Amino acid sequence: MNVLSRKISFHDFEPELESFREAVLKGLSRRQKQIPPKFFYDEIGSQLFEAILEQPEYYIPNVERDLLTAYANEISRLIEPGSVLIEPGSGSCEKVQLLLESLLPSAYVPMDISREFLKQSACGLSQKYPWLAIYPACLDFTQQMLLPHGIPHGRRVVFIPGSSLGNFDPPEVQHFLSGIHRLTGNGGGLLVGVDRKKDHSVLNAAYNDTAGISAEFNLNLLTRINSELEGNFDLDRFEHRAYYNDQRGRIEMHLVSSQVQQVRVSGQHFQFTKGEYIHTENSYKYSPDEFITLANASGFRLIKMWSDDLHLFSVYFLEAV
Ligand code: AVI
Repeated sequence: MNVLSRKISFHDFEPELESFREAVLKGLSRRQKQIPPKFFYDEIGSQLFEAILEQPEYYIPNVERDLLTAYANEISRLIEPGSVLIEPGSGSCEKVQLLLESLLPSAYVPMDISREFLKQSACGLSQKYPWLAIYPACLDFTQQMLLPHGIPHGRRVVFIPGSSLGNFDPPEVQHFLSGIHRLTGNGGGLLVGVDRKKDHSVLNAAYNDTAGISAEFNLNLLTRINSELEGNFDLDRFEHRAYYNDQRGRIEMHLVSSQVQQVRVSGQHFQFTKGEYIHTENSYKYSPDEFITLANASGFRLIKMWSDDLHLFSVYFLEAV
């Protein structure tokens, strides 16, 4: 443990970083080429993602913020003051701030794989909320869900905003939720924001904003390969594609080759036919019934769900039973 300030106890679980090179070479060698979405987030990718959050078509942040603001008191009563609030993938720790003053948790445990970003965000939060005990945990929450030593007793409640669960396949979500259940124990809680199925045009617009930021975000993966893995992708020969796959209930993001071409990465060559694509992300959308069924299968029961008037997005509070 490393004490960053009187109220911050930093815990480094030293997550293993999957090598970008290995993942890209493996992914491009598959029959259906693919690269895992976690590699979007280099420094530029993270900035582009922040810019996506500001796009008018990408409704998720605004709708979720409005729900958390409008129902902060009710949510806090259900969670119970004095709880230990745990946030996997906490990033900039923005959304939790909508709840802290009404919730008054006994501790907040932000978890993130990015060590420096985690430290900075925890320090920023501590300046704003000097009374809050913060236990930042550096780990890859998709691989391990561990709690730092020394956190206070109290109901453990996990907070997952932003529909991050949507980027896992449903069996992975179930596995992940079961891990959360083990972490909180019976009686613990889960507060989670989940994007809903809706009119396809709204979904398609959200991932194809007119300013072209989603396209830049997707294509930045190729720029990253070029600069970090001695790649020679020509960005003018690949196009961003994102569309709602109704059968699978998910947005799919692809990088589509506009012509026959050969690309080199780390000394290896990869062929592309015209129209062949690299699958870069899935973003699943769930009706309330679908999500509650998935959560039930991992041992959670619904306590309350909040939605906006247009039924774009839902926030669920569930209890581990
Ligand atoms: C992080 N995640 C919830 C975003 C989503 O909507 O699936 C990632 C994203 N990809 C393109 N736009 C946003």
